Amino acid sequence: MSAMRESKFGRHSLAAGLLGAAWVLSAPLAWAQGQVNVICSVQAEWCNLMATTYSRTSGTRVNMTMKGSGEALAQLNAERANPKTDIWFGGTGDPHLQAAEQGLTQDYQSPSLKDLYPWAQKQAKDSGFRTVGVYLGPLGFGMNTELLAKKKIAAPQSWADLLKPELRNEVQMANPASSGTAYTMIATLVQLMGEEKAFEYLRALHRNVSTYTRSGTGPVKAAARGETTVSISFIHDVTTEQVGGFPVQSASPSEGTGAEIGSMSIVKNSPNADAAKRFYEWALTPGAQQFGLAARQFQLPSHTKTPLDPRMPDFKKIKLINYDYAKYGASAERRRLIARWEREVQNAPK
Ligand code: S7P
Repeated sequence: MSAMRESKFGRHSLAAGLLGAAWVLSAPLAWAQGQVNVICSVQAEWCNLMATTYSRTSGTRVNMTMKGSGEALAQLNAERANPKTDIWFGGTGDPHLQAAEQGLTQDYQSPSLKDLYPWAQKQAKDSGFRTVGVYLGPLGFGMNTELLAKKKIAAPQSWADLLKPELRNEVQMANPASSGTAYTMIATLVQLMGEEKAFEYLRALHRNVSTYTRSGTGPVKAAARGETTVSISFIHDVTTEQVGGFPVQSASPSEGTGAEIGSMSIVKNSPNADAAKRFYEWALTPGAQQFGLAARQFQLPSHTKTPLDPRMPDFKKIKLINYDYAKYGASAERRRLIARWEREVQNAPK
């Protein structure tokens, strides 16, 4: 009883194995009626697995739409006067914080909050409990190993390496206006280098960027398929392509990098408020959080009892900056940085 609409992520059928895993991992919940409208901002396989399993185990119809983080926020804004969405699941945390600040989402404190990692609890506190962390994922690079070898290019290991002349038109990243991944990158560079140096860097990088994609996972999918040599991506998204059999490897920038707190929010004045809370509670359980891994997604889940997998990023080996989520999730800051990028970088001559 789940309904899924086609989106920029494309139409995906569920692998039989994933469905089987979903069935085993989920404990049946009390039968509940009604429906819940979900915007899902993780990859399609994970969204589909959650929708199918939740509708089967709860009896609640799940109407799911898939959208990247920036587009999801735009939709909630467009629906402000008459919300149609109940839950926004996944996507980078900054736009969830922005939605909270703009009064688009409902404050709610789950009884499970105390069982989440501190970073997930902090995300909830920073938003006045209008969002919560559901996963953590570090930013880095993806690269096609066959293209690197063929073009005799050394694998980039640092932000500085991405500026090398041999990478001219060999790099893809997403557009920060539509993509939470790309906004995370810009906010990371500003925190790492200071704003002026970060924009100098982005203008220099522009020469090496062939395309700014709409979706954050576009660049790594292009790298996996040999359409670009390097992508700026979340490291877990590179692992997904690797596990899918593509010749890609990831690197974590040696100067330091940021991480997303993938989040979940209940929409304010949502049409199915009780069903929204039930879905939210379920999505925070270790059983439900395992569907990420079952769908070959490797973010670190937020519930401390969700089993981990060795293919998830090892944060001890990554030089993480102390990302200021409250500051860079604020509406004015996010809008200002994106507008500056559009003005100074996007259409600059090469
Ligand atoms: O599920 C993979 C993932 O990278 O997608 C989410 C997010 O929507 C990124 O897409 P956009 O950059 O297009 O917004 C991430 O939260 C998640 O890790």
